[in-house]
Amino acid sequence: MTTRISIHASHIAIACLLLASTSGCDSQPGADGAPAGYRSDVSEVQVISAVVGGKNIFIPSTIVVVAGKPQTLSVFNTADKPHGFAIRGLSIEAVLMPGEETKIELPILEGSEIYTIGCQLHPPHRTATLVVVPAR
Ligand SMILES: [Cu+2]
Repeated sequence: MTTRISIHASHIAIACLLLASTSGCDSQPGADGAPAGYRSDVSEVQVISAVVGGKNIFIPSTIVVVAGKPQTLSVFNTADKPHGFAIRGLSIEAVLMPGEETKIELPILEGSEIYTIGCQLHPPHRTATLVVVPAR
């Protein structure tokens, strides 16, 4: 079973969209003239919640997404009990049911931000990190 959760865009994302309609949200070229930022063909990142060595972890523990475009986290809970998936900095909080895939639609993000991902149901759960890199 798949659970889909929509997250409303932040004020920052709306500002970025407005900019995108006029001048684009592209980064400035780097000092060497090469384009700064990253081009990405990723629209969905697959993540699992798993027990390794007796610890609840997220794999991958560092998730990298690019700014300025819609992206989804598809999180599968391999454990035999529910776990949380919370990104407080983005006001995202989902419950991952055992044996189920949960789709989390990220808001359009600004680049150069790093967010902590945790399990709101179990504070000892190992955390993960969401890294947002600037788009080219
Ligand atoms: Cu947990």
